[in-house]
Amino acid sequence: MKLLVINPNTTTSMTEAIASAARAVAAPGTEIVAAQPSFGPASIEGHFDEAWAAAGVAEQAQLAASWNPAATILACFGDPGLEAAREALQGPVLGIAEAAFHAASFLATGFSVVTTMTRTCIIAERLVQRYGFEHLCRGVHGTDIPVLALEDGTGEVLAQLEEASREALALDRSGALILGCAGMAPLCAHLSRSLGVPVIDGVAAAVKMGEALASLGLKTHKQGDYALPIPKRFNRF
Ligand code: 5HY
Repeated sequence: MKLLVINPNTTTSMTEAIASAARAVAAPGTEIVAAQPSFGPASIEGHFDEAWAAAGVAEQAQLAASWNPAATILACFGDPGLEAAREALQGPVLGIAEAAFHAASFLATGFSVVTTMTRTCIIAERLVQRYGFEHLCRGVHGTDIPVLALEDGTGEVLAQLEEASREALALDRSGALILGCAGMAPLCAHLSRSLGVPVIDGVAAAVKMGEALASLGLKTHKQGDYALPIPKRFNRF
């Protein structure tokens, strides 16, 4: 099967890192096709960036409709453009936040989220509510690590993230940790070893859930509000 992984920001190196994380867990026979919008912010760190990212996801979903991926993963923790992509595509579309919340719900009676800029915490908190996980999410914690700083590969960022994760787990008394940024995917293995609790990277979780749904032959319901978009004139900028 072919899965589409969309990085909604426009940093190619992060798209490649996300694709590598997806390929590392993909089953034999699963091909990962990575994409990013042709326009939009280099990183997504607030409501304004999310708005552009959602449009970029819609662009990439529309392009992918020509080959209809078996499943599509939106690799940004705000799940931007999720329902637009579900309208445009036949196969399941999974946001990494929603996938991570579900994965954590199987593993512990409470989870914490550690993310990048503190100003984006409200976006994850709203997703917790929208997806119905208030009873399990014990806290969303910002680190004020810029998204693109995650690519530095320096030990300093990893050490800062590890410390913030320990504090969050202790403060919340959580039994699982969710990485609140797709750019953290390459750090998951190290954090899993050092923190002693299940650490969930939404990219990996969404890839495996997408494979599972596709292997069951399950697709998005294409009647009603997830039916294909109504054709109309579309002005481009
Ligand atoms: C992400 N931003 O996963 C989000 C993380 C965030 O560019 N990729 C981004 O802080 O919302």
